[in-house]
Amino acid sequence: MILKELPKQRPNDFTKVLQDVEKIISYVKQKGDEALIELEEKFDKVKLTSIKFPEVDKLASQISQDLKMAIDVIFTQIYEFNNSIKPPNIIGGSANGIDYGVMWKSIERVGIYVPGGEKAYPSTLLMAGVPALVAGVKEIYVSSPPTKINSAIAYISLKLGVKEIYTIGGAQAIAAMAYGTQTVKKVDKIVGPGNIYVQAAKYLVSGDVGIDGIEGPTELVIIADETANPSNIILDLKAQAEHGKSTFLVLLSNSDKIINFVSKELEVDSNIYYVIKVNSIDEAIDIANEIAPEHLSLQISNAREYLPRVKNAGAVTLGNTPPAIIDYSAGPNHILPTNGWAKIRGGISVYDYLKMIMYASTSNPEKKLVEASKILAKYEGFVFHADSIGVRYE
Ligand code: HSO
Ligand code: ZN
Repeated sequence: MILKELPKQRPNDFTKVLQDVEKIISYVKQKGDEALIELEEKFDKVKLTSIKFPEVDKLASQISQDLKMAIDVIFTQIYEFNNSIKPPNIIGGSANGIDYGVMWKSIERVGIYVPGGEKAYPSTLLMAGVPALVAGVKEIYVSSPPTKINSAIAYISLKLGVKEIYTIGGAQAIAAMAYGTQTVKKVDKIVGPGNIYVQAAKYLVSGDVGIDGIEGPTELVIIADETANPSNIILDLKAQAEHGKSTFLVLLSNSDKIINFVSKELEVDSNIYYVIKVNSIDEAIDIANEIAPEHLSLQISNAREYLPRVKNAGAVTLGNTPPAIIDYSAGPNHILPTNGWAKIRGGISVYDYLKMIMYASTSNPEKKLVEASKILAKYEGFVFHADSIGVRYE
């Protein structure tokens, strides 16, 4: 179905389920494993005999040669991308007699949520796990709906050195990793996309545990000029529509030819596509910056020139590059901010698993810094702050 105006609220807005999810979280907090077993039966229709997936090696060994090879190739590409952007362990400089800098240290214990829904997502485990490995995270735990744990997920978990795989999905998985249960380890940070329930859960636990951000159902904005290939545009839109009905798919074009061709083809499709005529590519970029989509695709002749004008987007593909190659093998991540969160953060990378510890050292700071510190400390009413500085350097 084609709509010609953008909606007020996106289909993937998680705020409408906050109350329901709150109840799930308190139940898991209160009842631990017992709640997990009950909720898995209710939501995933599975009677769990174990919360820890028992035979990871055995399942991993069932993987086909083809799939194993594909995973190895993609694993290396994501590894190299993250390694190339990894900051030095320690970096800094000096000014006015002060040596300063930062150390980058990895987060110790991370929980990766691998979503379920209609599909299984081993690719998402690669996207979340490989940057963690590059960062040097010591303990990685994985949670996924029991019906979605397949040989690819098992094989990737072994490659990542995952400590445990939990057979838990949905909001209850997030609650379990945030607070711990008898079986599930409490982690320092939870990473991974999911449906609106998972996103709402991450949002609600974020006061108690680190989260990566809000990554819900897929969004794609394509900006196309008359040089774009309309059949490829249709494929790109339909590709992201494969993620289900809550996807948010938009085409902005200044070309009637493109608009008409795409509208005609997708009119009969059961998904909703927003197809919007713009006056110029500049106008399209402004709209895209306002949307802050998860994926932005610049199918225009001079995409490189326009790239610096992009202010808000999870990830950008240029020219004829298919957005789906970011979903799989380009190296940049497919776990990307949705629902406007691209205004404040980007996709998952090695940086999500590192934290910066700042340091300063001085035996002889410039007098002006000593004076400035004392003046401001006294202004704030902190006499000992001022004295502790003055006594050393005067
Ligand atoms: N398009 C999704 C990621 C994905 N696609 C996984 C296929 N598998 C969100 O960027
Ligand atoms: Zn996708």
